[in-house]
Amino acid sequence: MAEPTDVLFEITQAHLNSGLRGFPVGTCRTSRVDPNTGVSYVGYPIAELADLEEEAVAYLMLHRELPTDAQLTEFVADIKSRRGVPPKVIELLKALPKEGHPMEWLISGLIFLGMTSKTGDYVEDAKNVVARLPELVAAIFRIRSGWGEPIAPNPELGLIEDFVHMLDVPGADAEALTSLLRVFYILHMDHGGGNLSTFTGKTVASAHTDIFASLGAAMSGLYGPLHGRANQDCLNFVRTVGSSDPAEIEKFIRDALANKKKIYGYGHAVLRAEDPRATIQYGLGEKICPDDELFRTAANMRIVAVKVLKEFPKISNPYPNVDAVSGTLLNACGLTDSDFYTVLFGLSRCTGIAAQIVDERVRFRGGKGAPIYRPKYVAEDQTPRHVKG
Ligand code: AMX
Repeated sequence: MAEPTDVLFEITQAHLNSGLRGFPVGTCRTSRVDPNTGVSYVGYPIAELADLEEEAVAYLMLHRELPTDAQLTEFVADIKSRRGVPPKVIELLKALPKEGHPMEWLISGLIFLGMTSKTGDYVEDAKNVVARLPELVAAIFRIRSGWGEPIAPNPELGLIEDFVHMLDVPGADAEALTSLLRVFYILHMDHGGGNLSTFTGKTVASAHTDIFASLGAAMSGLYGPLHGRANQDCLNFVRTVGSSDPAEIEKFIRDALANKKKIYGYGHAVLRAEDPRATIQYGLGEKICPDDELFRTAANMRIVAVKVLKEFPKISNPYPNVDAVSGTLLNACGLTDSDFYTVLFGLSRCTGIAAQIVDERVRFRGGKGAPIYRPKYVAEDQTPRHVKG
């Protein structure tokens, strides 16, 4: 057990302006990211959770233990009873500019949900987030894509089955899409405490801001191309290669690096091995779309890109991250507009961030909650001066 006076980290001048990289700032009880084995939720390796009921994993986030059968039945019923996005929110979504990115719609939608239905109780609001976000996100897809009116939730269905029902993606195989999105939802739920979106959400909530506005801020972070939006860029990157032939892929990657471009889907701030979430998705792809040309491109890139990136010592991690292949799977299952992929990531990640906000706000420091965030910035080039005299 660490003592309050134990030194965890020596801060030097070189650490300033480095994105708080590696600074210990708090504790996280929902998940942990090991550089070599990847993410585990409350001690369970992600690979052991990927095939569970999605509600069981959401319960794990909120309670830090897997539910018994009876607890799961009760939790599923509770979440179902909380469904229902206020009609006013749907009307507001209809007024949003179509040229706005779907993540801008999600950020707005979270604020609308907060304006219309926040309770101010972090635990209640976290459960409401889990229950209502699938309907909000499905409405965003349908309205912004012009697929028609939003579809009401079906109380008979589980969380993701209902999401797929409310999406009603034109031409998609609902069964394949449901099996993919259930795994996608579980894999993206949480990733330690310090990733940009989670950290931002907790920072904003530390001012006692409600969970919906805090998640809106978190999703603004996820929207960034180096963070969550990388999954849409990854599919576009794979599409641009234009061939699943390994020699063509290698040429494409070498040209991209020579032109100082990123190899999307590769690299990570913490991981130093292939992300197990990518490993799970490559396996899923071999089951649901083995002959899809884009999936074959991504699968061959897994070998070729690692070989090439290893030639660049400055790149800390030459291996695939969570986004390397997810887009090709979504595309193969009928979700072809990559602009929406980060919204699917956000739908899932909001559950983990909400659980972490609950911990920080109502459980830490004997229930008082962590205090308002206030890191120190060292004043630079600011010799005292005066306007007059
Ligand atoms: N392609 C090209 N260059 C890369 C690279 C990649 N995939 N990964 C790292 N590098 C470069 C960095 O740009 C940096 O260059 P610089 O010193 O000239 O600025 C150098 O290698 C060292 O970077 P790093 O310490 O290995 O990584 P990082 O912690 O700074 O950044 C990440 C991590 C993910 C932003 C970076 O690997 C990257 O840009 N990857 C491509 C985008 C991507 O796939 N993002 C998804 C991340 C997962 C997520 O949040 N969804």
